[in-house]
Amino acid sequence: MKNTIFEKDILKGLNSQPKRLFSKYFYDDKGSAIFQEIMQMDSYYLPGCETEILRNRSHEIIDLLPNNTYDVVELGAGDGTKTAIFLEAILKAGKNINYLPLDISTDILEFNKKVIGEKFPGLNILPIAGDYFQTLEKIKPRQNPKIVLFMGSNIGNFEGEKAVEFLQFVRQYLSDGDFFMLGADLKKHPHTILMAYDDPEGITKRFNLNLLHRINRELEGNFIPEDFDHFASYDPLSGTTKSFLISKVQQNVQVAGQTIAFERNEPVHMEISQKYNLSDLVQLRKQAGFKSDHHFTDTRRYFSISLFKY
Ligand code: AVJ
Repeated sequence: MKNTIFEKDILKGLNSQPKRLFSKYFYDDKGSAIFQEIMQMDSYYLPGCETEILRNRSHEIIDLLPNNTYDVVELGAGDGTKTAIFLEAILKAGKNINYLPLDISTDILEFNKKVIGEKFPGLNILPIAGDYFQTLEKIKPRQNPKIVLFMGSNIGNFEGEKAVEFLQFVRQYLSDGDFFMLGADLKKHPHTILMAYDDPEGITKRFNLNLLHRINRELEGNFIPEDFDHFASYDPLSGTTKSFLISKVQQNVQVAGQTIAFERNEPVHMEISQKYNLSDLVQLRKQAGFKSDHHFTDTRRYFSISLFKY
């Protein structure tokens, strides 16, 4: 009974044509540790760019906030290390804030509260664990104006219209004058993007293969991960990065009592990482029903932190 939704999603994906596995399942303990390794890779430029923007431009972002008091709500907060830069700037600006990190993992929230609490002793930190439905429902009745942060290019994992739908969904929990702060990876030279998702060390490959290990462990699977290659692509027209696992041989794999047949060279689509132009972000903002936008980029214009006002 333990893994019913996980099991259902995995079996549905593996029985689809083309086969599909979902990147939201990458982040078990091992996967989260591999993602930490990815964030340290030279070719994975995203965290460095976002940090640069937060360091150099937070004061400009904060200048756009008219109120004195805010709830700073962070979606998928993780360990909060990058957010600390923004929190430091907003506290320095003399604003009166509460920090509400939301995350699916109670463990990471505990860590977040410890680290942020040590850095900012007087700060009121209210972690809320659960999925976005549960956690946003809890912040809705709060009276303070809100800044909702969705950082790290996590928006990139939504396919096509799903990104707009997600912003529309979040918007329902906001009031007039609240802000949405979005970290988005920008379209750039295709080689630069591809290198971020196809590193020569094979860390990203391990990140993808880890899901097969997880399925073996949690769903009585018998994947042989060595029988799969990793393949990443970037389409400069759509701005979509896709990653796949490719079955190197024709094979049958058992998962949760079912037999899944793979052709030789059959792809399993694992992840999407969408890249945006500033004009794409303006369109996203409008479609999601926000009133205005401001964009803060790093010096190389690789990444944007965009502030949408509702
Ligand atoms: C955490 C979704 C932002 O898409 O860049 C990194 C995940 N996948 N390398 C991204 C990821 C492969 C990452 N996000």
